[in-house]
Amino acid sequence: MTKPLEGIKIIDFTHVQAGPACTQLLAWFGADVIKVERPGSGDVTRNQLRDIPDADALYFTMLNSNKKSLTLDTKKPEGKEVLEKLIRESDVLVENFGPGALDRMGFSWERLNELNPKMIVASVKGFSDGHHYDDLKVYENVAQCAGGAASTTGFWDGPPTISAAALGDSNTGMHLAIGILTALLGRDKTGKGQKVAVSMQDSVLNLCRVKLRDQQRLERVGYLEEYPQYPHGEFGDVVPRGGNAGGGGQPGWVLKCKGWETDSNAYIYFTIQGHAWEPICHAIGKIEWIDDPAYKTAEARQPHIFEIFNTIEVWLADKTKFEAVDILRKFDIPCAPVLTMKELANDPSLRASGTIVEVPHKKRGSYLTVGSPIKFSDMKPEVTASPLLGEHTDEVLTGLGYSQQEIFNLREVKAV
Ligand code: CAO
Repeated sequence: MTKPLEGIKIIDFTHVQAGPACTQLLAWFGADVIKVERPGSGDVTRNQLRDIPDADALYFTMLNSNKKSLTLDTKKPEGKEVLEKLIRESDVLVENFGPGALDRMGFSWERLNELNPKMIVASVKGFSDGHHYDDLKVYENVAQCAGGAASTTGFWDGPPTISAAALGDSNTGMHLAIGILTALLGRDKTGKGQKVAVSMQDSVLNLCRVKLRDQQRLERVGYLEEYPQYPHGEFGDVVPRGGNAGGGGQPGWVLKCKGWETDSNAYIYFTIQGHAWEPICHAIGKIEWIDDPAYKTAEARQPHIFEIFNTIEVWLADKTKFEAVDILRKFDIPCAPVLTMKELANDPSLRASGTIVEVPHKKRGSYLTVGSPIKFSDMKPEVTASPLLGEHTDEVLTGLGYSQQEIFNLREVKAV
């Protein structure tokens, strides 16, 4: 089957997570992604948190599947020459170096555009160009703090909290992928490449959009009725941390199920969607709440919402999280068990859909990874192993027209 991005050649000058997540996605969909890595060491994640000595770490293998690896020292004149050749015949260059690194290497946007005016140059940085912090290097948690996620995550009596989800890294990579695809469509119309830039701060903030909504509501009315602080607690002048409250106007909370005393994940998320109140009362056996004025409307329930959650927890006490969800789903109540990584790894539905895939690897044996979360009716993205360092150097150089002797010479000067 022809994949939609087949024929699109991408120079993958990315490392760690934000950039590699973007190029991996494009590789799944058929792009020819050539990862350019420093000879001898490569992407730092090859060595980070290794679980098998001498084999690429899972951090690397899970973010670099379906790619080729070309080792190239792009600070050496011989390496620059190879890169220039590659640039002339590529559609996209993606990078997430620290601020100014590409310019210092001699590949500014102007130079790249001169070498190949049709090429799209896509970058991830911590902060956007011209921002007063645009000289900063940034990792995941830094971005979560800078983008508003940390100040609004966690409990009101605890410190700002980082999410385990890669809001700064993979999320930024996904934004960049959308930008690249948009620029490719734009190029079909104009014939010209362009620069696409995404900052980690902006990408986090984009996901924290509802918190900016709440800031404005707070400033206007002085309170936020869906937060646990309402109506008994106090509000200051900034959006507070709301614990596990629902952010979309549906009250919800993480509730204990059978076994919570010994299993730290024996919980479900329970949502009290306004129009589901009657089914909820039926499900938990509190028929008398249906017409009781103290419970009938969302407004009436809010002042004692935690008393309601406590009552639901009493109902949950003899049910596992899976049993509880099996009952509640029959009443159309939005809910889910709190799933562990172990449960997700072994979930038959996720295996069947290709969301969790097992990939054979030359050195590691097979490993689990997250496959494409995007499903298509005409294509099932196949996940293949990440490349070994420099695995495709000869193949790529031969494709660029280098002879065996020339490749040997490049090796002699340690340019590849
Ligand atoms: N050949 C020769 N040199 C190479 C090379 C190659 N193939 N590939 C990279 N380099 C060089 C670069 O030219 C640069 O050198 P100079 O700094 O001397 O100009 C250097 O390697 C890379 O620098 P860096 O700043 O990218 O790397 P770092 O480890 O110091 O910082 C990071 C890492 C992630 C903090 C930084 O890259 C960054 O802020 N990136 C942008 C934001 C981002 O994507 N962060 C998310 C990372 S995922 O958590």
